Amino acid sequence: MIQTGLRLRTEEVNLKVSQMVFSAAAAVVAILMVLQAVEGFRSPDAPAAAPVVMTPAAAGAGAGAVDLPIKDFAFPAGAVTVPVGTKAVWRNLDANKHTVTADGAAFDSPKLTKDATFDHTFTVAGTFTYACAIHPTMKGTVTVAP
Ligand SMILES: [Cu+2]
Repeated sequence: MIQTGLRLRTEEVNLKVSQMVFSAAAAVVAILMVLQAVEGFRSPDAPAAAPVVMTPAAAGAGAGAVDLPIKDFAFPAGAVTVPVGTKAVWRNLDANKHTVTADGAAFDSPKLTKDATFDHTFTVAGTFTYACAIHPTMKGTVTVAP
């Protein structure tokens, strides 16, 4: 009788311990999922910035060219305005790969590694929107003035 009671207690304790272990494991998984969600949310979320108007001379990228850095999962914010004939040079400053992919078929870069550049010369006026094919929330606009 005593032994049976003891065995029951032991099984009860074992059950409780395994429940606790399971709960702890579930808590760890939940914490990891939250951390991953926060990380995933933070990375592509670019801080809003004022529109940037660039002229080739001011950009310091040589006559007829503008530097467009890709940094912290963001293209230059706002409307980048350049004259027709400007060569835009994107440079990826992030450790992560990005692309410069026009919403039309005007231009499309390969996956740019850190410090890799891609350029496109705008020969017609208009507003050109583009995005990163890997991170679609990364968006940019170049307005080409006649
Ligand atoms: Cu990207």
